Amino acid sequence: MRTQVAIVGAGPSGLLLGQLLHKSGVDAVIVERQSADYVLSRIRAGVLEQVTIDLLDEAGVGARMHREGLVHDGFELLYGGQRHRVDLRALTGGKAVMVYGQTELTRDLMDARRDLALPTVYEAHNVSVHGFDGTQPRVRYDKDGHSHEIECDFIAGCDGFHGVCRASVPRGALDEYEKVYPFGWLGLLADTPPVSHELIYLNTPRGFALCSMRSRARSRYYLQVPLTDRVEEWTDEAFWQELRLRLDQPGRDKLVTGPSIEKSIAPLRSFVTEPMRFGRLFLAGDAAHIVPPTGAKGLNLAATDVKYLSGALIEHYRERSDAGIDAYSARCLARVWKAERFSWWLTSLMHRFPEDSGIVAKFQLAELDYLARSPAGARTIAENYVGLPLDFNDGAA
Ligand code: RFL
Ligand code: PHB
Repeated sequence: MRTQVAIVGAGPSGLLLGQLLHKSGVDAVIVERQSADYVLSRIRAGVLEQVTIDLLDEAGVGARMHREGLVHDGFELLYGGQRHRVDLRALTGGKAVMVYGQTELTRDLMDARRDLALPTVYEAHNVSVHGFDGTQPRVRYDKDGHSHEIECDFIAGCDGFHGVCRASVPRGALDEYEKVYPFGWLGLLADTPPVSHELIYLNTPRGFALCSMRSRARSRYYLQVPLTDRVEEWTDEAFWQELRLRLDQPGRDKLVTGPSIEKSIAPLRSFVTEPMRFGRLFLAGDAAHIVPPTGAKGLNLAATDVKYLSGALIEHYRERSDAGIDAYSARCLARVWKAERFSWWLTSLMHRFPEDSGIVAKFQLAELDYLARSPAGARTIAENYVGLPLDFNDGAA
């Protein structure tokens, strides 16, 4: 088989890239290790920035998101037993975010791909990438007992943190920066009305918690837990009880509990690969960088990588210019590091770290109170949360 761009991974990065390339007449084949149902069963992100919303519209898959997604003009910070609202719209000159689950977004992209009969190979085994340091890249995989090879011009590594693409770059060619946090997030999804119409981020003596949602009838909650905790040990009742202990009284009064639909523990990590390109292999999304979920940036960063990568590849085919390809990594990384910094900072501000003594919790409370009360502080949080403008890094500093 031959194509122009072979995409490894059918998560949001790979599917969105495929869609944008197709819109501009560039051929792509997606090769995914899992089944489509498995990809859809992974409960992950929930908050989309305007840049991501615009890109989904550009890809022609935004209709259901606009119908069913919830526009959020603000969120609440709960610390020292008090709530403070961050008014995103007022603080950013009219910007907001959209609550729309990654599962739904992925489903929309998969449906569009299926309707257009674009090629996706699910349940591809032993995927490997070759020849990307030269001019004839290839992707090989096994399926139904047979070996297959795709010849292509470029490979897009959209295969997440544990994928094969980054791991196939020769050792020493990429610099990797990593920080692993000493706790995880235990997430629970339930068909119960959310405790509030906006998200609440909680800094409490018992640790961080987050009250989020997928719709007006479906809640998503997270609790900071030690890395040693196992999800099987957490009954639904224990989860609700711990959430109650972290909430304030109005929250406890409004909390509606019910059976979980999904429960899982995610470790927290900051990670960046530099550069995000090696020869004719491009890394995009979680394959190139990971943020702790506190700032809701992971999927949004993946979307901007894909925006830059699709633009660069389309420019290559349409205008025979490699300017975009050559600029890809630096353009992405300028944005990535800002989001990495924000996510690390918000994580540090909101969680209890096992090694910290009581004074650090006091520093956190003082900083949160400063941020909430100072217009400059509140703007700093708001402009990062809604996402920095795409041209933020253009021009002189
Ligand atoms: P994905 O989603 O990991 O998809 C990669 C795909 O590649 C496949 N794959 C392979 N395919 C072929 N061959 C191989 N060898 C392969 N190895 C892997 C995998 O099966 C998979 O289908 O990466 P992608 O597309 O870059 O998307 C990134 C996002 O999924 C991720 O950044 C977000 O989920 C992060 N995230 C959030 N981001 C936000 O922007 N807003 C949020 O509110 C938000 N909340 C979250 C999050 C992530 C979380 N977890 C569980 C880590 C909340 C949580 C709890
Ligand atoms: C979610 O709803 O899954 C979610 C929302 C906001 C975050 C992280 C996760 O910061």
